[in-house]
Amino acid sequence: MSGMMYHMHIMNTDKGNCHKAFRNILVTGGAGFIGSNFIRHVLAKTDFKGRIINFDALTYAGNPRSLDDVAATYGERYVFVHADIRDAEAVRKAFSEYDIDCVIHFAAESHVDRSIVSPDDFVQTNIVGTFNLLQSARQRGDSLLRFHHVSTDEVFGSLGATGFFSETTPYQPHSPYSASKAASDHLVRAFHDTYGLPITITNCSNNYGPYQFPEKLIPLMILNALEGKPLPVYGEGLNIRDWLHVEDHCAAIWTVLTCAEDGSTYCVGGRAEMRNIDVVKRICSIVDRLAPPLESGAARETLITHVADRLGHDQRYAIDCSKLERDLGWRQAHNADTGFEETVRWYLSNMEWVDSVRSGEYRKWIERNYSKRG
Ligand code: NAD
Ligand code: TDX
Repeated sequence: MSGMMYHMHIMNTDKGNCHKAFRNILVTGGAGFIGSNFIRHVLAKTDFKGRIINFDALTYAGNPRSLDDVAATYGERYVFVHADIRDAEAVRKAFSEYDIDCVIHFAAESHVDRSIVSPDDFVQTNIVGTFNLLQSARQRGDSLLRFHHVSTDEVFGSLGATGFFSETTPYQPHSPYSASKAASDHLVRAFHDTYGLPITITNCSNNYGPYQFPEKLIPLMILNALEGKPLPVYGEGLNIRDWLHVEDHCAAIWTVLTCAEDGSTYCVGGRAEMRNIDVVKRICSIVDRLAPPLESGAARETLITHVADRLGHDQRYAIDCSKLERDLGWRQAHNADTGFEETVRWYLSNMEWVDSVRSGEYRKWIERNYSKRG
């Protein structure tokens, strides 16, 4: 079907919600950064009427408190299952117990630096865990309407000064993280090509926004700048990333999930390429404007400290998202000018969440609430 015809087809269906109507969506990794934003987005901003089952192992990166508001607002339409995708039996049990007809797979070890130090978990969760989900999804037969896999632009490797990644770019991952994500993408596609599993995949650029774990560049810089700590920029800070607000990523996933054809892949990006050093300087000036000054009176930029470069550091990522815009009508609603400032404001007003994540306080809460489950 041509892009234009398909666009007209989807726009003529129920409130733009296209042709897929799900009852029980299994979201893996829903207690993480993008997963928690996604669950809130679907329940609050789409016409989805069914139930979301959040299947999460609560690793260091998962915090169920990020969904306190959702649990309080949506009652039985939101279920939390404390379990691990590496555990094939736990995965099987969840599929049958909750009559799953759709999967959105976020769960992953997601931090490149950790994958360099300790790659094992990346292979187990990102590859074996994805395989376990695919096996259970396949056993659902025709009851399974869609398996959506959330992937990254890092699978394509690194760009030079020009060019863009698109759906046809060959895979060339460099880090253990991106190699494990590439392997999972291949498995997902293979289950479509071999068994006819109704899959879709999105490969997205760097996200920013609320609830991101403060090991990633933007929240780390916001919090260190606020507290007057050094701002560690790898190498000269000349590596380029393409930044997208997490809500725009969530909207893109929902659009692909509900509207795209089985077996299709979409690149998602912000058309917002920035050098790391410029990102950090922008964050510094926003924090200077919104937070009390440092005791020394110095501008926060003076905290920038150039440190040893990341091993195998990819130089540039940039996404051509025109297929998603053209075929499915997706548009990003945020831009970095307002999005970065909103994000700084969110962290400044949610220091309780930050403190709980950093102190491990929420782990005690997990032990109290989930020790007998999963
Ligand atoms: P995150 O690290 O914030 O969250 C990951 C979540 O998965 C956590 O809640 C964690 O507890 C859970 N998890 C980890 N291992 C698990 C396991 N074995 N079983 C069950 N749950 C497990 O990650 P994120 O930044 O929200 O990324 C989500 C997905 O999006 C990942 O697949 C990542 O590769 C992809 N992605 C991220 C970005 C980005 O900029 N953050 C960009 C593109 C794609
Ligand atoms: O302290 C830092 N200093 C620094 O210079 C950190 C944490 C990062 N960096 C650099 C490395 C990268 O060039 O900033 C850039 C962004 O780093 P991260 O936030 O670690 O993100 P990145 O490695 O680009 O990967 C992210 O985007 C793609 C996510 O973590 C992945 O999960 C996603 O797939």
